[in-house]
Amino acid sequence: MASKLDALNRWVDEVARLTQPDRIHWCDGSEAEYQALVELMLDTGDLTELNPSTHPNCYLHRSNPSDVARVEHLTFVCSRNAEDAGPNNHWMAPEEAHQKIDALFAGCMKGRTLYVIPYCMGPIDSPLARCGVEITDSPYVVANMRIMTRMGAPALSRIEREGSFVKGLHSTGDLDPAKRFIMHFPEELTIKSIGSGYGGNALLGKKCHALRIASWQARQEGWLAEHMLILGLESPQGETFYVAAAFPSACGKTNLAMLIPPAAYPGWKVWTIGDDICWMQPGADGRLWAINPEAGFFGVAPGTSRNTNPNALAMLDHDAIFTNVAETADQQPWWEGLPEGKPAKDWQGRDYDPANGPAAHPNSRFTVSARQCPSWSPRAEDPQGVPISAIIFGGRRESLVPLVFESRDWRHGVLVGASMGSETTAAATGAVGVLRRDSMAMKPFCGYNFADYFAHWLSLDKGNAKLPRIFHVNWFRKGANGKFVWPGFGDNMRVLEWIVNRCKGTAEAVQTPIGNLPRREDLNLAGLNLADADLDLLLSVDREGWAREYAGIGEYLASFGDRTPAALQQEHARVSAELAAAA
Ligand code: GTP
Ligand code: SPV
Ligand code: MN
Repeated sequence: MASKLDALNRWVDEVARLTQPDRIHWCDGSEAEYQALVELMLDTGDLTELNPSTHPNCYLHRSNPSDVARVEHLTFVCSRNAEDAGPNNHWMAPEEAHQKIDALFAGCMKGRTLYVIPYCMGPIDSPLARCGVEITDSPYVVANMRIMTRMGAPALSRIEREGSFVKGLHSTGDLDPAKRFIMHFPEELTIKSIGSGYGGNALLGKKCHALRIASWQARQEGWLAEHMLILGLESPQGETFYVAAAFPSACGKTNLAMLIPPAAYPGWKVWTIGDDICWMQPGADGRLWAINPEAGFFGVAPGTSRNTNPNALAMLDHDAIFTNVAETADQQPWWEGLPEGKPAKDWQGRDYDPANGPAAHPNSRFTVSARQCPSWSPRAEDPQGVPISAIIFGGRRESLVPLVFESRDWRHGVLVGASMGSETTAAATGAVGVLRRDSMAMKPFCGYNFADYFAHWLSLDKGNAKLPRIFHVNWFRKGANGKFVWPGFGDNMRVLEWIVNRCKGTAEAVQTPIGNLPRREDLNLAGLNLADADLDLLLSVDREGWAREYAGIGEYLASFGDRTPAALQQEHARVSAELAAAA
């Protein structure tokens, strides 16, 4: 009898013929399987064991030093028409891309094991969840996928029931950067990635499937796949508001998702639903309902400490994989920003010498199951998801952009998201600290033309009053001394509270051309030690600076040609005119 797994079996056979592995292993996702993979990697040196008395079941992976981050210049969207990929993506014709990458896959698994990883993005019984299968020759990828997704037998059963799944083929190849490609074929629901073992390039369920392919599907089907954290903010009265926030890579999503409110907030609690990816769908009630498609965190290590993110630190002392962090003399993981301990070996395994740069790679990461997070919300497993009250956009902006502002309506909010700018970080290879446009924090992840994406966002506004309110934040404003002005981390709660109260209609704001800002008396600043001048800087609008910013935004919108939605252009013209009148 024909089975719905026939297509999967045929694909695995086809890939095996191309890549010629010695063995094929179908992953069941069991603990025993995970332990066996760990043993294997300890033997091959892919992993080293960290101190079992302080960090039981924790392992360190040192990657090839040329393979430490996403590679945007080698990432392609291979749609049939180049215009569908848009100027925001690198494009290659599908036939050419298949040919080019298949040539690299030919025979690449000789002497290796081919692992078949069935996985589900989202709670296994959720109508919003989607399945995929990743084929890889990397045991490190298998171990990470087991933490990051619902992987193994239950996912395979769902695939057998539904028949459809996203195909992802991955090989570390020979790690030669000249033979590295991350290719997406949205019309074929297919991903092919070779030459890198790094998270976003190799854990195909994450950015490749849950953002690039899913964003394409979401547009066709009327939902959103976004680079957003999801948190629940519970008041002392027991009321919980759900918020989704899009910040570019290494700009604070994990930290905000796990925030612990400061002393000025007795009885308040932040619940974590997700720290990186959010799938949202309009519900029958007109609200947007969101799930986190992931099951774990692949978080930035540097900067994570008891002071900044105690929830993260609490989950990192057992059952975790660390990639490219440093090690103390007694084999504990270490990175810049940890007040305790000191590095003995750097991320490349050399004796630590400050002359070689930071001990941990700036994009070193931890992989850990979400269940280990003390603030993990029970609603994270809810198949229906959670209703979103506010969407927050934010970037890393050392100047100009105030601490927080609120857009006046959905259309203005879409412009605010589309206009986002942020300084680049170590999460992708290339220069760090360069200001670039990163619409909705999706520049590296939107699987189709940004102009069509903006139109899709605008199309969600069907005169329905229940869409989330849209805000913009900036935790990264610097003062004349070059230091961050806002304390950030737990104190971001003060901004979250204002945002939620704006949604409830209980907080005041002043209107400005760029949006509504709190006055200082609208924020709870109790216990905060901030100079008046700094507060003024954070809560003021430099109209001339913003007029220049809007001129740049106009050029950016024009770069998508006549595909840019007219409504967005009109919104841009409206704000620009208000800025000119006010200047
Ligand atoms: P990706 O996993 O790459 O998508 O990153 P992310 O958006 O989850 O960023 P994350 O929370 O890991 O933060 C990245 C870096 O910014 C870390 O070094 C943090 O310590 C630092 N950071 C996060 N929040 C704040 C903040 O409020 N203020 C300051 N100054 N730094 C922050
Ligand atoms: C990011 O770069 O936004 C990350 C890490 O979250 S990765 O999964 O590698 O993309
Ligand atoms: Mn991310």
